[in-house]
Amino acid sequence: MPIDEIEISRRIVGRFFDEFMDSLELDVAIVGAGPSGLTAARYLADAGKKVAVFERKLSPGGGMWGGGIGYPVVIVQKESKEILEEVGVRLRDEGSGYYSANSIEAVSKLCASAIDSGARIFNGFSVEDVVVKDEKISGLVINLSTIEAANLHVDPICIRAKYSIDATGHPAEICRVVEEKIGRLNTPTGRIEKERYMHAEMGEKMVVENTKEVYPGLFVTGMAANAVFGAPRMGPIFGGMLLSGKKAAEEILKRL
Ligand code: 48H
Repeated sequence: MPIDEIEISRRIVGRFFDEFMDSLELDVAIVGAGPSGLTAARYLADAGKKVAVFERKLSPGGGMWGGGIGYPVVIVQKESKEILEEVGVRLRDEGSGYYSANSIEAVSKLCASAIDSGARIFNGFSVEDVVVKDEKISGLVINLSTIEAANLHVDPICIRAKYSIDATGHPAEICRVVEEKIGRLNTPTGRIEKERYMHAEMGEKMVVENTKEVYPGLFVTGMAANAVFGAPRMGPIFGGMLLSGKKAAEEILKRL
């Protein structure tokens, strides 16, 4: 067949905009494609919900790629291992309830399975604000990460979602926007409590407990949940991120 540059461009732009137009109104919008966001996306999409994940970077996966200290190995505990097994990640039994996985395999399969389930991942998009209607978060304000990186003064566009999830990891960026602009979160002080020191066992337990609706229409999951509720970090054990993503999906499914 003859190959034409403009026909290639036409098909790229055409396909992207078909998918993007179809994602302007969602059941659930997820900010951040780390392990918690990708897990939530898969469970929600498996349940037939219309889900999109907006990820600032080009590569989804968040902090999981680098495993511990850059060695591409992550640890999960037995309570969470089935979430990786469901997507075909091969685990090595390390004894005493610990399992190891290759982090590159884990990220790739979490991404692939979320997409196979029907979730869309829009990479290179940064969420900079929320849309609030009747005291409920009803959507997200998004911009291209390239515009954000170039610090250009370009207005963003919006998407509508019945529920949104802050899965932005340590910075808890969406909850921070709510704290700054609305000044009221569903935390003991109504503010962000700040992430605490390392305590893997507490951190893992609390990240699941802290996965909840923090403002009407907005859930928080993963490391952002511990940052918002003032709980410890846990280092390179990732079971809590997976369990938290699953819980966020289950809680939202009860309401949809
Ligand atoms: C679009 C955004 C925005 C934005 C951020 O950090 P993550 O991997 O998040 P989690 O919570 O799924 O996993 C946390 C884990 O990786 C980790 O850091 C652990 C376990 N730490 C323990 C410890 O002790 O340190 O992914 C968040 C993703 C990233 O890819 C960001 O680029 C993205 O969210 N993101 N995307 N718009 N405003 N903010």
